[in-house]
Amino acid sequence: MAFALLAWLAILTRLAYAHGGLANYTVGNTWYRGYDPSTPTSDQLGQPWMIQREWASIDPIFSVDDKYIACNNPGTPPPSYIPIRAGDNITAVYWYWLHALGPMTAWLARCETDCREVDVNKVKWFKIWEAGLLEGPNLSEGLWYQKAFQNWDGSPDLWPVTIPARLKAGLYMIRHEILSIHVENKPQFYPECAHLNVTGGGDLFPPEEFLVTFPGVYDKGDPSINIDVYAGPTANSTNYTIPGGPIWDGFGVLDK
Ligand SMILES: *[C@@H]1O[C@H](CO)[C@@H](O)[C@H](O)[C@H]1NC(C)=O
Ligand SMILES: *[C@@H]1O[C@H](CO)[C@@H](O)[C@H](O)[C@H]1NC(C)=O
Ligand SMILES: *[C@@H]1O[C@H](CO)[C@@H](O)[C@H](O)[C@H]1NC(C)=O
Ligand SMILES: *[C@@H]1O[C@H](CO)[C@@H](O)[C@H](O)[C@H]1NC(C)=O
Ligand SMILES: *[C@@H]1O[C@H](CO)[C@@H](O)[C@H](O)[C@H]1NC(C)=O
Ligand SMILES: *[C@@H]1O[C@H](CO)[C@@H](O)[C@H](O)[C@H]1NC(C)=O
Ligand SMILES: [Cu+2]
Repeated sequence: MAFALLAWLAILTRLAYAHGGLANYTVGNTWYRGYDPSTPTSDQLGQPWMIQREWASIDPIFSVDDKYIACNNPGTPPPSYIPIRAGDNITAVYWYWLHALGPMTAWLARCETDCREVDVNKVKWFKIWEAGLLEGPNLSEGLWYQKAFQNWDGSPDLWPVTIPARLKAGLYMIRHEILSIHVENKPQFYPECAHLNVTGGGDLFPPEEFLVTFPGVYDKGDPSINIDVYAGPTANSTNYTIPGGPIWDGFGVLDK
């Protein structure tokens, strides 16, 4: 009994420090293996199947000014692209996502020619998806999408995001971000990026007011980022604004 309890505590303690990251994707029934920081770089980087930008560890980014907030550390580009039709879903696959508090967002950036040539800190990103607090009673005890997405039984957590149906075709980066705010005034950003080849009949691109940079879009003084969910001014409320500005969803449905 005591032994079982200790073993369980040891597992919980280990997991509590385990952080996490996004290493696989699916589109329809096709599986795309991404980067795995626990496998040697030489077995992955530059391999023809690689579609995700390299990330070195499961640790978070702590500063909104860190250049690695764009595509994690170091963000070295892959040679390949995930093919996807505008309007289809790309599903991010996580194992053991453990945190529960804070918003989740997904972003795209258009690479004019080749995503391998793009500076991830200069390219313009736009938000296509977000989810925050789903229900109360308040920021620390309420149910966030991050918690609903979290899966403790060992099977993967699936995070589907729809590519805007009328987005114009071309090469894009997709950036998934989990912002965890369970530690007071010490936000944790978990970004990962992959390369997409978007096809389809779309003809739209978001206007300037939707386009942002990483770093740049976030302010370290933003009350949604530098936040104490246990005792801050809005802690005992359901008032939370997801940072990073509005979503661009392509305004409408592709005419088929
Ligand atoms: C990605 O998927 C592979 C199976 O193809 C799995 O073995 C691996 O654990 C996944 N990577 C991560 C970091 O979850
Ligand atoms: C695509 O993802 C959305 C959630 O973002 C979901 O509601 C929808 O059912 C998904 N579509 C398919 C075909 O899986
Ligand atoms: C993107 O997809 C189009 C259509 O299938 C294809 O012609 C093109 O070669 C692809 N580009 C890259 C860089 O994979
Ligand atoms: C919600 O919180 C923001 C700061 O995050 C604050 O400016 C705003 O007044 C709050 N609204 C309400 C209704 O409490
Ligand atoms: C949030 O709600 C829970 C449950 O009602 C309560 O115990 C806790 O004190 C609340 N948090 C804050 C900061 O008021
Ligand atoms: C939190 O807010 C609820 C609803 O307004 C209130 O009933 C409760 O007493 C508050 N809890 C704390 C710890 O302030
Ligand atoms: Cu963590």
